[in-house]
Amino acid sequence: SSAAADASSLALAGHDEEQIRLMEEQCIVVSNDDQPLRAGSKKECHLMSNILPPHSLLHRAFSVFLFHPETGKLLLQKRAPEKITFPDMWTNTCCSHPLAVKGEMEVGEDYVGVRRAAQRKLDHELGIPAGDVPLEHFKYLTRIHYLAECKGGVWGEHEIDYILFITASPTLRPNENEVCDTKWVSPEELRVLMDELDPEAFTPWFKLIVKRFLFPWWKLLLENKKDGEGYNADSV
Ligand code: DMA
Ligand code: MN
Repeated sequence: SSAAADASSLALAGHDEEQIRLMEEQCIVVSNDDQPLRAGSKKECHLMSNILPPHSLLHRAFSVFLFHPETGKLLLQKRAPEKITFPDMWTNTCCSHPLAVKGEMEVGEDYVGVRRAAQRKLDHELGIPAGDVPLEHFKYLTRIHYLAECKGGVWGEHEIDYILFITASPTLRPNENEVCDTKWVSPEELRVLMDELDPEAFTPWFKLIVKRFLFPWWKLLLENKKDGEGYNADSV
């Protein structure tokens, strides 16, 4: 209806122009068992009014955790204030969505489509050249289904999120429209940071992944340093 259309345009009013433009990206709407159903705009997929029943719209996403091969530290980013969803929050290295295009929907070969999307967004958000993060270096760990609402209740996430690890010592040139700070942390430094800062300072999916999975996997990574080669995400 036009009333509904007005309500969803209103949701974008006052936000950053570039971030509004990115709301037109076409995400992959999936079933509960991760089967692609159709394309859906990033805007459509992230409005709580579509995420909640009866629509219960679910889409595909990924979360990259990038570790330094020499120190084993994890690269965190702080989301820019311009972000429409979850602004100003600390989170894992890079998150986004594989798009509804052939190359990024491809599943065969260990989710190559998702890995292509991850490579694309590491460049877009952090200025990491594709050559620093070759597709075959991404390690798929698992995928999680979760729902989270942003402060204010208009926007949120409802995703099947593919968790990817990679080890790389990348060139960093953060895109200020996406990322306002970065930080390398050891497991201990991350624990201290999470104790010190307000829980609201971290994204909900990052807290969930930290709580359920991160430390044991990270421990495996840190236990497997090869002389001359450093740490390798393949050891997880
Ligand atoms: C969406 O991330 C994906 C997850 C796992 C929350 P995002 O909001 O950073 O996506 P984008 O960078 O495309 O805005
Ligand atoms: Mn999403």
